[in-house]
Amino acid sequence: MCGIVGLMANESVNQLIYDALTVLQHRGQDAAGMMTWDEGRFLLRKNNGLVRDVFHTRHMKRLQGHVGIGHVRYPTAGSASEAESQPFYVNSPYGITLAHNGNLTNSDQLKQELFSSDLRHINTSSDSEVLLNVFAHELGKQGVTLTPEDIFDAVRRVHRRCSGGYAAVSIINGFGLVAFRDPHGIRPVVYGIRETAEGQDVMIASESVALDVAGFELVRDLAPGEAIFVDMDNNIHTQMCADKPRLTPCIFEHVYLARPDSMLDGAYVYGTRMQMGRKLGDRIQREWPDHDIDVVIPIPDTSRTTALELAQHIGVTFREGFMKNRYIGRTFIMPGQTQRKKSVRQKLNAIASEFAGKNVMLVDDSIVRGTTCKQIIQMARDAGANKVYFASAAPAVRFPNVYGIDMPVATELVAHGRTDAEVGELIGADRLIYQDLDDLKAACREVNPALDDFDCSVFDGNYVTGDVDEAYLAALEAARNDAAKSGRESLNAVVDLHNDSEDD
Ligand code: PIN
Repeated sequence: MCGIVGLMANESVNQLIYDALTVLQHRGQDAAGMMTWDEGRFLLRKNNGLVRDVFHTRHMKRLQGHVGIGHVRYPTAGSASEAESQPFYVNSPYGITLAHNGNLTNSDQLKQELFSSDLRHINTSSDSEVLLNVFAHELGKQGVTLTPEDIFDAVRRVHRRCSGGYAAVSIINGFGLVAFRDPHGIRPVVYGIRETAEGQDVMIASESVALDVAGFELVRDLAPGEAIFVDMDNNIHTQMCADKPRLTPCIFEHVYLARPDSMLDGAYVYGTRMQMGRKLGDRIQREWPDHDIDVVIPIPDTSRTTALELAQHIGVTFREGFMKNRYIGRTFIMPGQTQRKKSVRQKLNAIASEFAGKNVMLVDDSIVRGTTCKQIIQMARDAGANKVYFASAAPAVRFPNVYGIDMPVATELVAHGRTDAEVGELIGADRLIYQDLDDLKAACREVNPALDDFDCSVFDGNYVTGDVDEAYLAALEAARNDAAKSGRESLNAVVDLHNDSEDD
């Protein structure tokens, strides 16, 4: 999962993009980057690290221009190296830069095609470099000058070639800012405008919160398969570029990824999380009417909205029981020591008075590996809880994600191949209550009834792009298990563009 932003303004965009990236930081803390365009030159700064650590004053001074794009990364496909941080750049045709959130499911095949048919070389294992090169190749079929129609035609061909979940922002040297969303609308992207004395500014971002903080008014989400082009005079052009668009947004955005103050596809995430609490409450009342829960306690932070609503709905006290340390420091590895994973106890601490002698219901947004919740349940017991029940705002995660969420492969998911009761036993809960998938969908629809269907692949194994089969998942398992991930060496960046990355 990543965050993207694109801006065309009547003033320098560097600070605005920086601010937008900090607001999107929850979508990825692994790397950050910004590319601006100034009088025919692209300017780049990208590196591993948080936004506040990647950009220094000297970088910001260099990032001139009224148009730019930015990216925060959480590695999914590809490695976690600086060379694979975004935005990416190609010099032909025109000079194009692109940043992308999501994952292409046919990236290997496209890489082959790019090499053998399009005569383009991909020098990293990033599918974002693949997407950029497909876009560049398709743009290259147009003329020396580009009309909005030419750009939309190229996006149409990108959609025909690329499969998966993707939302991308791009600058075409001398022509303007482009963004597009995959034909299933799996990954989110919105745009908004701001009127200034000098004219209209346009911002495109993964989530509406980025627009809010910069004083932009949300216009709308890009529709699945739609593209937006903002020309150098800040005029907006939009067009549907997919043959068969169908909105099936990733439901996990509502469960966990997005900020609660964001509006995605017309639904406030805060609202959908509240509804998840109500639905969980309904389930408890339906299946466990004589429950003996004394107190509902959220596992901070995402689940708080759901837990509060759940507690109110079933008429049980809501209490904070865990404090989160917001200032987790670095782990220093001294000579002779090996890296030790930070335990949950360093991040969360129990407030013993809220547990002592009580039957507590802990609420979390989801159970993925089950390792964290197991430790948290133990912490509740250590703090004196009588019974520890556990509720998950999402159904059991049983399948891997192939559309851009960094999730373990199937065999590392605690619920893969296990019943709910087995999971409950494994994590040490006295009772485990999962959200029902239909209830999760209904929770989102209650906030926006127009939301017909979703990508729920991690819950039901149904991959909406239709190209993910057993063989694909087996290959993913082989390539993306943790060992492969940590052992992969990075390749060097092809294009440096004055990116003084070694200069920290
Ligand atoms: C909560 C994020 N949320 C917590 C992510 C833990 C699964 N985990 C998914 C629960 S927040 S486990 O954003 O930090 O507030 O499956 O490994 O136990």
